[in-house]
Amino acid sequence: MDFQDLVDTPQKVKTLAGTVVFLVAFPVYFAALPSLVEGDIAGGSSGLTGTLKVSFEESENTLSESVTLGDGESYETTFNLIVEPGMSIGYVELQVSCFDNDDPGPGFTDSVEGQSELSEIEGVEDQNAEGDCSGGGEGGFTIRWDVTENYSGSEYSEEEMSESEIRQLWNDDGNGRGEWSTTITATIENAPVPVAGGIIDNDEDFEINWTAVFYNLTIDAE
Ligand SMILES: [Ca+2]
Ligand SMILES: [Ca+2]
Repeated sequence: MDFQDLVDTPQKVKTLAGTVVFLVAFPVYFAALPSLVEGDIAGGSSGLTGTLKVSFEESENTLSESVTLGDGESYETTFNLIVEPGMSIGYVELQVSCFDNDDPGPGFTDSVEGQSELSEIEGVEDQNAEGDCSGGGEGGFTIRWDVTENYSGSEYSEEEMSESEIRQLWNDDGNGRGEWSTTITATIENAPVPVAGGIIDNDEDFEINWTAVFYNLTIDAE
């Protein structure tokens, strides 16, 4: 059967037209269905197509604390993440910084390791990291969790996806809420023979900084 066979009578033409309309309407219908079910059709938000500008209006929540630990001592730091309605979590970052300048000469650098405890948090995996307390305040470690996969927060233009597809892509799926926890443990190194009159290094100060970046997704026709 070729195209001519499909359209050689008025009835077939109507049938074909109906089929074409349905094929076009079908994906749009199902894309709109979740918002229809939720009664959230205000402004026809599933509708925008064409070239779309995708941007991320960000806000931050931070927590800072400091702790001094001796060799082998641990400290559990917690960060309670509450997210405003309508916002998503882009990523969460934990930075632990330290700078060991307690030894009289080079070497014997202290270090720190961290192990997260996120079993109560949905959608993220535990991580661990470690770092030396060396180098002019650059010491320590940073761990980042992308709660929204591949989150960058950079504005871009989208030509292929509809608004509803973009909203499905940039979404944290409700993950990441709750109390984030990581335990840090210090390793203190000092010279085996104390230098005369010198101070024996027996601890280290750690700065702990949690940052959560939230976003409100904005999609505009260009
Ligand atoms: Ca040291
Ligand atoms: Ca130290």
